[in-house]
Amino acid sequence: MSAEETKRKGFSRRGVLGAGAVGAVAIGTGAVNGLFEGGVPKARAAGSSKANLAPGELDPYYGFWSSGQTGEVRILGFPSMRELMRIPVFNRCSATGWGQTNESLKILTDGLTDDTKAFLAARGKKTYDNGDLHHPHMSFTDGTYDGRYIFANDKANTRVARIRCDVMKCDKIIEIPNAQDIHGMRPQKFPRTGYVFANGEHEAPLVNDGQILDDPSKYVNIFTAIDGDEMKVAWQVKVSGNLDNTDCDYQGKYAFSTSYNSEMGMNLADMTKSELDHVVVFNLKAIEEGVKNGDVQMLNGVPVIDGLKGSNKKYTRYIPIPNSPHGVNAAPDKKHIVINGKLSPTVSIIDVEKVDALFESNADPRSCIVGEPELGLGPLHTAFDGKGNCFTTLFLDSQIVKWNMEKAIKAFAGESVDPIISKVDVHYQPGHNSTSMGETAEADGEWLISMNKFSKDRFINVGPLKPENEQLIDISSDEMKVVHDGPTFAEPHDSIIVRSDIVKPVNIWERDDPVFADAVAQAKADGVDLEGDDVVIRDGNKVRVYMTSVAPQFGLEKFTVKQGNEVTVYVTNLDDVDDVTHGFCLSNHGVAMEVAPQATASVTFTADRPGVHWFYCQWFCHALHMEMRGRMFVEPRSA
Ligand code: CUK
Ligand code: CUA
Repeated sequence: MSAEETKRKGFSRRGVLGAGAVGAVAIGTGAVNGLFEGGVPKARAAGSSKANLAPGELDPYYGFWSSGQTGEVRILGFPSMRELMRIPVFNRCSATGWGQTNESLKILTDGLTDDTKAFLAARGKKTYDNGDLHHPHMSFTDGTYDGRYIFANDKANTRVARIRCDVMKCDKIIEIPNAQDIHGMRPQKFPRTGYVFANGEHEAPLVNDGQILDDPSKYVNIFTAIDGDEMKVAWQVKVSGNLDNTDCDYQGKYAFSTSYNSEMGMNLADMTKSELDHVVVFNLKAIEEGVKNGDVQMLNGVPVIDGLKGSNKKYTRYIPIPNSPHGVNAAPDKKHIVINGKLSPTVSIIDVEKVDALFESNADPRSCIVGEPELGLGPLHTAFDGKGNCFTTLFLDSQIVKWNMEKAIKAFAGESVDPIISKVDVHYQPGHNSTSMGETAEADGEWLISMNKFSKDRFINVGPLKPENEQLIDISSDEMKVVHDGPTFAEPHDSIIVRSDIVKPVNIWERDDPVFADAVAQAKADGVDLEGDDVVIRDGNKVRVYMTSVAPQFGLEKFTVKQGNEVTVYVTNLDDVDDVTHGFCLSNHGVAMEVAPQATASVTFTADRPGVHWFYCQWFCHALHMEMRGRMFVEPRSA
């Protein structure tokens, strides 16, 4: 190994501040403070136009949006509905290099099972490049969001991801063994997250190796508890019927999962045959005991508890629910769980205080149901205002119905009260809805978003593929008011709306961030100072190119490699000014990545094309951004 083309730059990290700051405006995170007055967003208190923020005005909430089959998480300012950022997770991102940089590939591959790694390697791939991300949910402490992480599922390839809220980047992805296609996913609310609960949606043989094929009687489904701190599977439970959505209580005792196919049907007619399906209740303490006492089967390194229907009733109970229930939502009163009937016009209300009896005295599983109001056609998901009211999406009726929990319970007990307060038309066919802070004990009853599956005629026509339509609804009075139509691309399912004071992202990276620890270690081994050296290290067929970037210059104006070399380019962005992100794009090589302030990013490729190839900064960073470029010379193999 030898160091060549070394060129010490005279820049110190602080010294570049002035040079690099053209066009950079420092917006301190402190600016979001003081947006609330007595718990009410200031814009409202001042009587201004609520959803339509003036230019420069900041949103009082973050919206974290799923993107469905796009595979990313999006950050919206809320209620302005301005899309602020996209966080690549299960997808391949052209802008940031997610799925190509060494740092992202480590995250995308480390948590895959050996079986999947081998399957992908045989196809010349390191990871999947698609995902189906339905459910982004923030970590909790004491029943409310704590601003640490966002967790999200991948239905397409059976994975769960974690996003760090300090840098708003994904830092862990794990594949869930034994399960098929993770759908419903929620973090534990109390005492903290803790567990992340994840439903395998599709039934399959538990050892799915081809020995059992078209014999559904041998299929099971898998409920998984992930340790959200370690991002490792803690335990799994085998269940009967499939699993759709999940949520948990505010006591830390139970999790609940809906099943739309208790019939274990394999086609539409069979899946919808029965009038009653069920919710599975998981007794967390009993399961932990069972795992501790070894009452498990070890499969792919994971303890699996038998919670099948009719087996030992210590671990699970099955509550009959009409008909193909879908969403599960814990109310901020910390007492009630709402199960949404989908094919039944009803929602079923579970009183968590009555669930103990199901396990302790073998009570009738339906004895914990304390309300079952008929709301309209196609109830899918319910959100809450923290004032005792609930908002349920009616997919078939294209409406949101506002109803009162206490009245629904009284009606179920025989009193003649109507729990329905009002309905509002939405456009069209809503799936999820979310209220501001609505899935926490701090639900504030300000806003509701209705995530509609069809937009049809609500926007100018963009061809046969239409956007979804997310409608903003003012719920601060009994009459719900639709105040904004928000188009989104394929295909957000779920969202959370988080008070902005809870989320505290940083502006620049810390140099000792674990994301680029591998790059730091490699540089150290090569005797290279990432923050000062611009150098090419030759190591047999491997070439490592280290360069710094300071607007508007890369540390190297050129470097030379041989055809066939495996080249790794490390770029360290020495700018430490807010918003001065650089990019590294190597033209005609399919190579491009983001390098944010104070970050190191790296990418590995084979230099197969002899000739002169320009690399350029692909993030507009400076008045001389176009000039921020350099050349890679590739010497032909014969030379
Ligand atoms: S599911 Cu999409 S509308 Cu995946 Cu949460 Cu209900
Ligand atoms: Cu650096 Cu553009």
